[in-house]
Amino acid sequence: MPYLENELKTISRHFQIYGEILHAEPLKIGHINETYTATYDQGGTRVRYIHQKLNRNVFKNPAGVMKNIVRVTGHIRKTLESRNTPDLTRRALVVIPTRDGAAYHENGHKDIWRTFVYVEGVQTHEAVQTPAQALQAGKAFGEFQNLLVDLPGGRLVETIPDFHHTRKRFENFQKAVQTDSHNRAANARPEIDFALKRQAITGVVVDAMSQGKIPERITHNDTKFNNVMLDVVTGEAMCIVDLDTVMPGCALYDFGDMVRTTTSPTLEDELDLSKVTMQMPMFKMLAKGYLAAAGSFLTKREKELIAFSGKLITFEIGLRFLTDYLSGDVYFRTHRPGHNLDRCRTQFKLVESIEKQEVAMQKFVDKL
Ligand code: GN1
Ligand code: MG
Repeated sequence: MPYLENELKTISRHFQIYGEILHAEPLKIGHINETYTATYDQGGTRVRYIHQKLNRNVFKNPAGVMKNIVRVTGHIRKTLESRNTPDLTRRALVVIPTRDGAAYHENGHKDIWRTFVYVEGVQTHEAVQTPAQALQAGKAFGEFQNLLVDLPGGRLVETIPDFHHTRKRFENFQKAVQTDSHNRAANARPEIDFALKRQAITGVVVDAMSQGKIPERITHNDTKFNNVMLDVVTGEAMCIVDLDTVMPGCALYDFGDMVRTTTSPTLEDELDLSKVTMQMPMFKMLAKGYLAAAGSFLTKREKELIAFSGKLITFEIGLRFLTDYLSGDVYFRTHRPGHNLDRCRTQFKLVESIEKQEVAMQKFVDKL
C-alpha cells in the first residue's frame, strides 16, 4: 500500500478538520480501499481521523456510496441520541465533510477521499478468539439491521448491484473457468470441482427473494468480524465500520458472512487447512447475539435458513476468491502469489465443516 505523506497532507486540507496534521500511517485492513490513520494537533491536543481512498474500480458510484453512508450513520446517530445512549461518536461513524460541505473530496477527477472521526479505545480482530466476542458481533450486526428498519427517505442506492447474487457469482465463476485467461484452471482443479458440485445451493436465497418469500431489508453486506470495533476495556461491540455496501439486501447475507468470519479460529487465508473449522460454541453465541437483536423482525423463513446462510455465503466468497484467482487477481488486493487460491481453499474447507454440522446448527437456532 503506497504511503504518500505529502499527498495526505494536501488531501487533509480539503476536510473540515481544525488542526495541523502531524503524521499518518496506513491501516492494513480490508482488501479493497486504502485506509490511513492521521494524527492532528487540534487546540493543543492530539486528535485522530481516518482518511480513506475509495477503490473506484470496485465502487463505480462514489456519490451513491457516500449518500448512503451519510443517511445511515445520521439515522443511527439520531436514534441513539433519542435513547440517550452515551458515547455516540464511538458507536456510529461520523463523516467529516469537506470544506465545501460535501461528503467526499474528489482529487482532480481521479481519487475519491473521505474522512471519519477515529474511534479511540477499540480494537478489531482478524480472527475470533472467544465466544463472548462472537456474541458481541452477532448482537452488533443484529442491532445494526434493527436500527435501519425505519430508515426514512426511500430505498438506498445499490452501490454494487447483485453483490450477493450467488447465482450470478456462480455464472461469473463458470465464465472464468472457460476463459482461463491466466492458464490457472489446471492449478485449481479440486477447487473448481468442489464448486461445480454445489451449484444447486446458489439459487436458494435469490429465488426466495425474487418470489417474495424473503423480504428485502437494509443490510450491511460485509459483516466480517474485523468490521466490528470492540471496546478494549469492556469487550463490548461499539461501532460497525466498512459501510460501503450498506444497501438493500437480505438479512441472511449478513448472518452468513458472520458465520464465515466469526466461527473459525483461523484467518481468512489460513494455509493449514486442518485448523479451519466451524466451532459450534462460537456459532451458538453468534446466533444468540444476532437473534436477540434481530429475532423480533425476522420472518419464519429467514430463521429457517440461518444455518444454511452460513454455508451459502462462505461458499459464495470462496467462489469469488477462486474467480479472482482464475482472472488474474484483478479485484481483491493480494500479498503473495496464489493468495486468492489460498483464501478460496480456506473458505471451501469451512463450507465442508459447516455441511457436517448444518443440521445441528439449525436445531440450535430453532430452539432459541
Ligand atoms: C472485501 O473490504 P473488505 O476486505 O472488508 C469484499 C467483501 C468480501 C471480503 C472478503 C466490496 O471486503 O465482499 O467478503 O473482502 N468487499 C467488497 O474478505 O467486495
Ligand atoms: Mg468491506
